[in-house]
Amino acid sequence: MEIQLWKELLQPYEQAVTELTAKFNCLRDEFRKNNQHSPIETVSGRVKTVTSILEKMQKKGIDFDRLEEEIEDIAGIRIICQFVEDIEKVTVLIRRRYDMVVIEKKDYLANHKSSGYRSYHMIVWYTVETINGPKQIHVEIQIRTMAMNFWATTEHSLQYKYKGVLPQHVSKQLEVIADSVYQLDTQMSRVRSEIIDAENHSETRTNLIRDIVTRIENLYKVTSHREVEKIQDEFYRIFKMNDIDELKRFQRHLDVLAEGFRAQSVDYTTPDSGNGV
Ligand code: 0O2
Repeated sequence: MEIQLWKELLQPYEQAVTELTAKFNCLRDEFRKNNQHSPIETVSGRVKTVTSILEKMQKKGIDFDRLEEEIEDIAGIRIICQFVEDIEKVTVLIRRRYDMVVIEKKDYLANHKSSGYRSYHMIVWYTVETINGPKQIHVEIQIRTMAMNFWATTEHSLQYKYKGVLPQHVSKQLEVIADSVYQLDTQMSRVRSEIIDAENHSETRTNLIRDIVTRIENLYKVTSHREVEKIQDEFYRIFKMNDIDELKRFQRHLDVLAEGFRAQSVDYTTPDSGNGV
């Protein structure tokens, strides 16, 4: 197969990875904007390299004409979660979607690999719109915690270093570390609700402050700079109190002020002045 053909073959997979990474990132942002804990912490994606595809074909005895049917992880998305509990939430989000169809799952959480590998995999059908029309392709979605990911990336590097044949003492060590990773995830789950509370509090505060700053900026359009400076000073005073309820009160107060200033500016605007509000 010529280089150009590989490029053509991989193009829809590149597109799928770009689209799906953006879609999962949007989901994460939506949770955060709504002051909710996001089960998605980070999202990354990759298209398998030609070398890696060729190696897999060789290993599994796959012909070129069966390549796209048989190799299901040419496009790969990795979703990293903070807690083990988030993994299932992500799988539910995926199953609910109309833009992908789950055709297979591999649960390496319930049954971890002998290497110690833990992760949840879903193979989905995903349709990309190309210049030649729609094309349905396989995408592998790997879902795992940060701790599991730390283990998997380290082990992957070691596999690469030792060309897939790990010395026994290294494999043993990795098994021990895999056990520690499991313990770490379990301990994180125990303090999960406390961590989520703290994160939500911080997210709510960040969103509130962003909203207040926007509202103050909007006030510049309807009242004098001197007036806005006074409001800003008041905001800095309340900000220092580090009290969410005070910030909420101030946010409501800004609404009332904005209404008042807007009403005043309407009163002073003659119908033919051309700058109706
Ligand atoms: P890369 O470099 O990530 O692309 P199977 O058909 O089940 O026999 P298959 O199709 O490889 O085998 O599926 P499997 O086992 O679910 O593996 C798919 C991917 O999961 C692998 O892709 C890895 O990314 C990851 N994975 C699976 N097992 C391990 C493991 O023991 N350690 C690590 N670090 N990752 C693993 P590739 O093609 O192997 O590699």
